Amino acid sequence: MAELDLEKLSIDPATIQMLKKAKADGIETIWDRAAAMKPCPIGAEGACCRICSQGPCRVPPPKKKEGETTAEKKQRMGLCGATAETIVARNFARMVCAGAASHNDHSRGVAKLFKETALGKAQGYQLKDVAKLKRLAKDWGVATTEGEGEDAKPRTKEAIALEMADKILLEFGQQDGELTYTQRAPKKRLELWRKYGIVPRGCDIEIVELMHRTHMGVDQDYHNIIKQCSRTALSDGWGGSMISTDLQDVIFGCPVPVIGEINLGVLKEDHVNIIIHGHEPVLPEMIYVASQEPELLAYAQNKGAKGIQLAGMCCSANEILMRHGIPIAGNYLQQELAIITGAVDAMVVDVQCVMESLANVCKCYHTKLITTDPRARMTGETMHIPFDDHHALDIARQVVREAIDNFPNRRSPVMIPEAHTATVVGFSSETIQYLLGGSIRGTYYTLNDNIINGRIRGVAGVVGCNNCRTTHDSSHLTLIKELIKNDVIVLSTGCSAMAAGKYGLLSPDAAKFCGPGLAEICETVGIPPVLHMGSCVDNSRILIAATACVKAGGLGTDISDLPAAGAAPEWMSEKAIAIGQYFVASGVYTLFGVTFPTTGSEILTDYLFKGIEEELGGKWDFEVDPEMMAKKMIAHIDSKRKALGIDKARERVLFDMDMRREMAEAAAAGEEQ
Ligand code: NFS
Ligand code: SF4
Repeated sequence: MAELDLEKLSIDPATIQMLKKAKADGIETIWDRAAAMKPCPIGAEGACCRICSQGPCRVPPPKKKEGETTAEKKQRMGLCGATAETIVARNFARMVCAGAASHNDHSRGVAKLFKETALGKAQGYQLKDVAKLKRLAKDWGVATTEGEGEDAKPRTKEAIALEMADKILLEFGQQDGELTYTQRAPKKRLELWRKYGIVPRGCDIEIVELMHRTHMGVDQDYHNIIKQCSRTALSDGWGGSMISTDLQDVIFGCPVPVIGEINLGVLKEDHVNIIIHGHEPVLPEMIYVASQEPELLAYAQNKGAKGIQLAGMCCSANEILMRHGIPIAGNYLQQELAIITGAVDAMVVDVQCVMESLANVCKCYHTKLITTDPRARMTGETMHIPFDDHHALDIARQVVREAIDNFPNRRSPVMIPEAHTATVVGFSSETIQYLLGGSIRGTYYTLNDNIINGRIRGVAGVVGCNNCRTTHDSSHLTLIKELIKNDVIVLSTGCSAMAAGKYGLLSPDAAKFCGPGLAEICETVGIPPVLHMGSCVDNSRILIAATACVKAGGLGTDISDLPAAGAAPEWMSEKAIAIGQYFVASGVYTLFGVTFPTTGSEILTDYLFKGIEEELGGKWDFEVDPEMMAKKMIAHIDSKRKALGIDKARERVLFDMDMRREMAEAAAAGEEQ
């Protein structure tokens, strides 16, 4: 096997330390496999079709042929005559499908739990955030009182939730009409979606239709396929993902700022260490409750441990960090390494982003690998404890007990890296409104003001995965630092937010990395320049924040008018593609790093990078170099500032009330048009 230069694989010392231990212990990691297996270039650019058994048909672009005409390019085709455009668009579409399906299926589970909770049948769960429940009731057309006029009495939270749950569950199988949350979008945006016929009808139908349309011999027009990609992705962003974020907030509590810690150093040698890894916060919430119960703590002590240390991995981690301050052991690429510490007594997984190699790594240490979701079994799992929301707490107790029982089986030597960084997290769109909003209007008024006056140059969403084909965490860090240095405030989720946390960017101290304007805001309000907004389904919080900015006035009338941009510099999952597509369809300039899955067709890529902007106001872009990526995002932000007529404001013109009112009136007039 090729000799790896471990120091170059990550910028995180804890990761490198564990890679060295892996080597000493003779354990293979994803990086070893990456060195041994080169990615297929034809597949990487989306130019391999294997949707029927006459193929696979490969239609890679010809090697740099000067002066090739469009007609010649089009001649490259599969056996059935499928062009590179069709083949690449279909492959891209199927990524959107799988990504949206992951989010929407997660959401369905949460909606079902919401209903069971309302019925009092879900052991251990409550409707915690009643204020949010009542706010949501308005969106769903559910009354919060019963009776008329003076006789009106408040309805119980259970009654409200139950009626809401039935309406929400219907949206999954809905055949016609428009998903409820699309109505939250700025008016102009919704009109645009209607004009192009891409308002999603239901959470499931768009995915099914797109799968059908990408079957052999159906939709053979790349433009038409991408249109359905938008509709499908919107059913995720403004459908499934948004529903799960909202309902999780109601059941588990809407995140408010909380202090947490990130990196492998959160594991404790003298404690029972349980890692919860995956995406759905439903079981982790109960494991959190169980891990604090006196009986289980006593049981752990009985086995020689000082206590129980719960830590998260991937988006499950984000969910419990945001709500309870439970530490995060690491992001996606650190999952094997956590086990290699030798200190993890149970690795508890549910769905998504779980590496199959965990089973092998666990075998080499004492770690129990516990799968909990009947949809996601693993050959080589230690045990399967299927989750059932009627007995969630009992199941969680069983999981914790299994981990405790395993504590005495530790084999030496245990090695836990020291690195763990303090963070402030929990920035829901509600929190941002509270911290940066105006007391008068209770909107994003003050945030807008600071964007208009130029203290904040713009807003960037930096999100997404790690990818072993690029230096772990490096692009996230470089990109985010470059943005905040230029006064761009960063909203972050997923593995990107964890990367930001590891290097101190989720702390108010990070103001020292900011340009003067953003530093001033961070110091005055006491917030970090990078706001951790949660897991990947919580990217829907970014859509809501963007919409709130539009509605607060002064920054145009649509999301595409905002001085904003999005990026996933180290993406790897299909979910990332679905997210990117719904941001583009929502009017956002969205950049991805590492590789881009449509480069096998210049025509299609051109459309995604340029043409689509004329229709939807947002577009894709691809940039490997994070500094260049920052430059492109800032240039885009500046062009939007110019279009809004606030480019001069960066020179510190302070807007007085009259000027603001004028802008608000202009914006209102625009919205009426
Ligand atoms: Ni998002 Fe979260 Fe991480 Fe990527 Fe995977 S954990 S859902 S997909 S790898 S950011
Ligand atoms: Fe080849 Fe067409 Fe079959 Fe795809 S659908 S594998 S291009 S014959």
